[in-house]
Amino acid sequence: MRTQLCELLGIEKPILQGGMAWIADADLAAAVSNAGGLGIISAMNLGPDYLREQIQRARELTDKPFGVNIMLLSPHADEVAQVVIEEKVPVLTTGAGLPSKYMKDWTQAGIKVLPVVPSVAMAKMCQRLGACAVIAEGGESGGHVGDLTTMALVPQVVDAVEIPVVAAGGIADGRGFAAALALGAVGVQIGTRFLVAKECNVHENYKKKILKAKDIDTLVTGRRLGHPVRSLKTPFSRGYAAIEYDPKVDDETLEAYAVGALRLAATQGDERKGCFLAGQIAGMVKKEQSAREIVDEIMEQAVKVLCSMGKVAD
Ligand code: TUI
Repeated sequence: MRTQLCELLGIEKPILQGGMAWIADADLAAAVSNAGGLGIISAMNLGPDYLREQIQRARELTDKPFGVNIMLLSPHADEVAQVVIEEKVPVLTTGAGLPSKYMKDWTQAGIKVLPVVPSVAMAKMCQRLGACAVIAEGGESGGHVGDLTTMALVPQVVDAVEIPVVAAGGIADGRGFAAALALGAVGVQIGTRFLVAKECNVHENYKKKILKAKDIDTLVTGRRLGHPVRSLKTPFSRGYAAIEYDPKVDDETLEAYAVGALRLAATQGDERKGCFLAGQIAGMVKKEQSAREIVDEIMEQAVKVLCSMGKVAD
């Protein structure tokens, strides 16, 4: 099943892999791209050398297009914004902010930019800035979240912009894919399910936690400091939630509590101090599979669901 997104990005299947911070490296990105989707390397919170190395590695592992995600809160955002131009990365996604100051340079370099947006206003802004599409991500997603749900956000963004819209947040199978198309999206971005892909190098404890998670096992923390993130309920996130609105705890203490927690979860699998970002759909992710199996299964199920919906409509 091909959509406008396939033509736009030169891919076979309209599935993007989320650029998960501290998790999405060249191995995962290349595996998703080889499966026909668009793999995405996270620039992490690291500097230009790491990203260059990962881009080169991805090029060794695949001859298909892949993308890079820049987390705009990264202290190295300015530097990695240049690296993607120098390395002629074809596709870029951004998260946790507006990419305004980089857009002119990126589009002039011929890079296709797909910012993640949590609202209609930001989608319109990104269209004006030259984005080729937007990723409308609902608050069901893991990591940095906006206020709206995918169900409410996607059709409103679709109505508000002329550029294609990719749906994200709470999607992990063919039913979610079909629902995204029904809402007017041209494809999906999936994070949590790819986190347990065989080619994903995240710590084994992280994968185990996702595979064990139930529907109600995530929570959002960090609203007080303006950066809400969804993660699994663990000693870290429960501890954060317990002090978040305590007036005796100042902002600096709260911030210090979270420093390094994402990295500890992804690289050490630290069950006590780690912050295990995950979407609400984690409860549906029950087995480790190769990226190809994941992509194929989603597409097969989506076709079945869409065909059976056609019968209902007849
Ligand atoms: O970015 C994500 N997910 C992420 S980023 C991340 S790392 C992190 N580290 C420290 C604090 C916070 C996060 C882990 N997961 N998803 C894309 C996304 N972007 N979701 C929501 C947004 C977003 C939010 C606000 C995009 C633009 C935006 O603009 C508001 C503004 O004021 O900039």
